[in-house]
Amino acid sequence: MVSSIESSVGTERRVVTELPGPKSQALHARRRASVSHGLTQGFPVYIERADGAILQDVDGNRLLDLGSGIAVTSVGHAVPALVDAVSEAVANFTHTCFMVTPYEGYVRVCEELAALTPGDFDKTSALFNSGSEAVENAVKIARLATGRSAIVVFDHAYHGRTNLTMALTAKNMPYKDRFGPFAPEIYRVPMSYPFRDGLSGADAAAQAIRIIETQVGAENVAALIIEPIQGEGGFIVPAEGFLPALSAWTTQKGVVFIADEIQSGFGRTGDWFAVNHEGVIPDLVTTAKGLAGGMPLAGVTGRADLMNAVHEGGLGGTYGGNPVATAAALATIATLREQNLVARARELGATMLAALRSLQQDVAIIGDVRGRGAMVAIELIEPGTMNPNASAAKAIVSYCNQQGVVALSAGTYGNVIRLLPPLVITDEQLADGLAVLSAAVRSAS
Ligand code: PLZ
Repeated sequence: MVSSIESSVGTERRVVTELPGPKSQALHARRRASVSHGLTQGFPVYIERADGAILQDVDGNRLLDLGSGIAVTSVGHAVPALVDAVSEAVANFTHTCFMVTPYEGYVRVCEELAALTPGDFDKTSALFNSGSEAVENAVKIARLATGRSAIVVFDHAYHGRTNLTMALTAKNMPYKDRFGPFAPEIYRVPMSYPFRDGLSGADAAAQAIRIIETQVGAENVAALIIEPIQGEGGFIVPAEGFLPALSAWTTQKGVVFIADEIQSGFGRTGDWFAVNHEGVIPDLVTTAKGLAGGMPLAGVTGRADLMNAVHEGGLGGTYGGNPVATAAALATIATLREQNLVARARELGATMLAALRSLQQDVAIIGDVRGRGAMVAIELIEPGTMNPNASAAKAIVSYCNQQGVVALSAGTYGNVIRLLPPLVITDEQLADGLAVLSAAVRSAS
């Protein structure tokens, strides 16, 4: 098996050229000629292989990964269990189309999704290729099952880049600008954002509900879609009580509560799903990213009466729940369990929050430190104000990159630095990454 070949990537960050190095620069020139300029450029070091929390580029630099490819490789890069499972699946068969001739891996992933997602009622799932596709399908299911059309979403929300999910996503630039017209019947209400609105969870929920009831009408609402911790929007953790109050309202009004756990799910926040921290039980949950360790797979899971209301043939797609991707998901879930990585996410979170809160005491540009488990962020402000400081965020990401640390920004105002390390990151690697990040923040202050 591939995983028995000894990895040469090592466990330490090591910068041996300028970044990006000469080979990366040459590749980047080819990219500029052949790849659409419409894709975000990020940090143009070209990766050749990876192991655990270390990415090795084509120039031999070893980078510490604090982003997990946007919350995907939670179990780490090139984890042997996953490599073996995927290799075996590829050798067996790569595709049949589950709708044509099915296979067990798809069924097993749906069994796992039913067992792991909150709520002990009958659940079924459908599998797709991307997070956006899962969110679109959750909307289709909710509309069909309720016979209603309005969808409620929140400020700062991110749900994807397809036409329907662009409409659900809040931020114009870069996601929506000039890509309209957008799908109708989408209504946006304020998110609980404790750092900026100062409201209790109950008050923020009452405000959102008042707007829905007066401007949309509860009886017109098919679904309310919310990220329990907003990802791209800036790791906004709603005030305690916000999610339970919204969930209670949806139950009372026959509205489908859809938790978009695409970024926050699968152990990332120190529980299997972020809604678990407040005991919220969604009607439908969307998953992707950390579900399959990097293979494209997404799911909609939830109440069987809603999921099964759809007529036969109403859901599907050529590749959804591909046999290689489902094998990766089963290996990912087994690895999360065997290595106790959900608990590890809580430990990583405690370390990151403590380090960043202590840093906040020393610098004037960190307005807020927040997050749950291994989903932690700092929100940067202009000293002495609440004004977002996007230029500091840019400078910090670029400083980290120069030192060989992959760090991501986020936020409606582009002023948030988010940490999403692989859950297998070692204490030494995390300490190294936090030291670089602290130096970056001090230098931007
Ligand atoms: N819902 C909560 O975080 C994807 C987007 C990166 P896809 N977030 C990363 C980018 O710039 O495109 C995401 C998410 C939440 C839905 C999605 C969409 O998932 O797999 O990217 O389609």
